[in-house]
Amino acid sequence: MDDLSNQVRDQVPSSSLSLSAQRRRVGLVYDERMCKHSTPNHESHPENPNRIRAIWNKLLSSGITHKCVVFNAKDAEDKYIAAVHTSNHINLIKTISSKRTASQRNRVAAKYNSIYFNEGSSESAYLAAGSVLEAAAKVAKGELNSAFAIVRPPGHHAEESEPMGFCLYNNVAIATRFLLDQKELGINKILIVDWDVHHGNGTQNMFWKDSQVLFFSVHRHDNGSFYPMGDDGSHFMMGEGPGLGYNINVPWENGQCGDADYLAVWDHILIPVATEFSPDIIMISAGFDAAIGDPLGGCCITPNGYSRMLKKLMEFSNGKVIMALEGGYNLKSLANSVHACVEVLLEDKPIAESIEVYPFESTWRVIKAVREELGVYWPVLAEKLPEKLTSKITPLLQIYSSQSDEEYDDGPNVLSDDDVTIPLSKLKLSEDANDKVAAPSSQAWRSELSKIDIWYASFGSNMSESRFRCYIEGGQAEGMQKPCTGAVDKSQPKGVLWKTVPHRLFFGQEGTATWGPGGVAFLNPESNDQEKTFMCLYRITLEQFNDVLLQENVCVDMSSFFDLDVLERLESEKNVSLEALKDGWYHNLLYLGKDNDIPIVTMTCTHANVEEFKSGKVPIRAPAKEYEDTLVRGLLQGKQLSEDEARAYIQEAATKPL
Ligand code: X5A
Ligand code: ZN
Repeated sequence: MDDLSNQVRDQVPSSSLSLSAQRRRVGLVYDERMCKHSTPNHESHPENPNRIRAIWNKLLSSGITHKCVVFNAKDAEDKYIAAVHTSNHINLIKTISSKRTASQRNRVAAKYNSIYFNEGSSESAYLAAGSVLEAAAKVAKGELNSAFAIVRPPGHHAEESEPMGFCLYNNVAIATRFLLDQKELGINKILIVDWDVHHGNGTQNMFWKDSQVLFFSVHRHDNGSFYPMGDDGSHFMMGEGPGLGYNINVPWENGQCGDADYLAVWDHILIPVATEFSPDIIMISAGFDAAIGDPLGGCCITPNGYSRMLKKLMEFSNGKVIMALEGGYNLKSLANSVHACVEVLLEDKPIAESIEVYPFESTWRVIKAVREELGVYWPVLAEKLPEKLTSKITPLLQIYSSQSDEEYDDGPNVLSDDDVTIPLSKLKLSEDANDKVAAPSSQAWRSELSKIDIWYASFGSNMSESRFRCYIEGGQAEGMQKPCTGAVDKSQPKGVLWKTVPHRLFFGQEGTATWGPGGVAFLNPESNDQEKTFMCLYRITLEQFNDVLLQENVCVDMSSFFDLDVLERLESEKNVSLEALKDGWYHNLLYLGKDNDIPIVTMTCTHANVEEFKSGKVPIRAPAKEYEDTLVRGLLQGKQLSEDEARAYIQEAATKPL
C-alpha cells in the first residue's frame, strides 16, 4: 500500500510533544482489500466500496493518519469466528468466493435478507472480522489506547448462522468474544455501544444470556416498521438468565433524531448504566447511518454530536475504546463523522460547544420507558426524571422523508425546512461548530418564490395525480412504502396540462426502495425529434417546486436551491444541475419551453449520467410492476392513452436501446 509509506507504522509517534503531553496512541486499520466485496454486476448499492475509500481519503487528506498508528488488515482465524458463528455459517462465507459461480452465488444470496455476494466477499469478510479483532487485541494489551477499524462488510446484523442486512460476519461480536476468551488479557466486562441507526440484532442475540457483555443499542424502531423490523429492537428485550438486564435497547419512534436526542439518551441512560457496569473495555458498533444526510437513516447526528457521544464514553475503561465501522451511506457525512471521532480519540483538539437544543417529546417518552423497564436491574435508572427537564422539547421538524423514484441508496433526506426554529445542531454537516450551516438560515426565499408559478412536468410516477399530490399535501399513495411530508405550502396545483416533448424516456438503475428491483424513469436531457414522451404538467409555485425537488432528491446541503437566478439561467442554458442535490438522481433541471408564459420545468439525470447508462456503468432496467402500473394509471387518468397503448409505450421506453 503506497499511500501508507509515510504513515507511522506500529511505532511510537515521533512528536515534539513532551512525555507528559504524549499523544494518545490511536490505531487505524484500513485495507483496500475490503473493497473487493461489491455487488456482482456493479449494481448500485448503498453498502459499496466507496464508503471506506471516502473515509480513508478524508483521513489522509486531513493529515490525521500521520498522528495515528496505521496497520493493515489480516484474516480472522476460523477458531475465533467459531466462537460466535456456526460452522455452517463459516463454511458459507468461506466458500462463497471460490466454490461457486456468480449465478450460484446470487441464488444463495437471495435466500438471505439484504445480502449480496461476489467473488471478493469471503476475503473482505475475513479481513473485516480480523481487523476489528486485531484492533481490539492491541488496545486490550495496551499497545494502543484506542482504535478505529474502517471495515466492510459491516457486522451487527449477522446472526450466528445467517448473513443479513449487508453483514456477513459479526465483526464486533467476534472481537468481543475473543477479548473475553483470552483470559490473560484480564478482560471480564465489555460494553458494546451500537449507535448504528439500525438495531444490532445479531450482537444482541449472541450475548443474550451473557452478563459479561452489556449490549446497548440505540436505533430507529418506528414501532417495528424500521429495518430489521419486528420486536427484537424493543426495550422489552432485556436479555435472559444471567444476561437479564444486560441488553438495553433504546428504540426511536421516528426519524429526525439528532445530537440533542442522542445526548439525552447518553446522559439519562447509557452513562449512568456504564458507570455502574464499569466496563474493562468498550467496543463501539460505529455505524454512521444516523448521521445528517444519510439516505437510509433519516436522522441527523452531526460530526460534533458524534464527538460528544464518543468523548463521554472515553471517560470509562481508561479510554480503551475500539470503534468498528458498521453502516453509514452518505459518503460526505460518513467521512466527516469518522474524522471527528478520530480527532476525539487522539484528544488533541477541544470539542466545540454547541448551542442548546432540546430533544423531541418522543425522545423523552422513549427515555422514560427504557428507564422504567431497566430500572429494575439498574437502580440508577429507577429514579423519575424531573418534569422541568423532560418538558424541554423541540417540536418535530418539517423534514421530508422521501423514498420516491430515486435510486435505492437515495432515501430520506434531511432538510432544513422549518419555518421558525431551526436548531442549528440539527442542520450542521461539517465538523466545526462555526462552519457553514447546511441550509439557508432564513426562510425568506419562500415568500419570494411563492409568487412565481412554474409548470412542473412529470414523466414518471408523478403523472399519477394522487401520487404527485403526496408531494404537496403529504401522505402515502397506493404502491408507496413511506408517506411523504408534503410541501410547506399545501395548496393544490393551479392547473394540470398534458404535453408531449421530443425527448427520450428510458428506465434505469437496479432498483428503488419504493418499487423494488427495476429501473426508474428518466428523460434524456438531450432532445431528439424522433422521440415523444408524455408529460403531465402541474402548475405550482416555485416555492412548492423546491419542496418537490427536495422530496425527490437527497439533499445534504441546502446552500443553493432553485431560486430566480437559477430560473433565469435555466431559460438561457436549458439545463441546470443543482449542486445541492447532486446526491440525488433527479438533480438536473431541464427547461422545456413555456405555456401561457409560464416556464415548463422537469427534473431528470444529467448528460453525464446518460453516458453512464449508455456505457452500461449504470444498468438500463425495465420498471418494476408496481411502478409500471403507477405510470400506466397516470397516463389513463390523464386520458392520454388506452391501457394497451400505455403498456406498449412503457414497454418501448424500457427496451429500446439508448
Ligand atoms: C449495516 C447496516 C442496513 C441494512 C438495511 C437493509 N445495514 N434494508 O446499516
Ligand atoms: Zn445501519
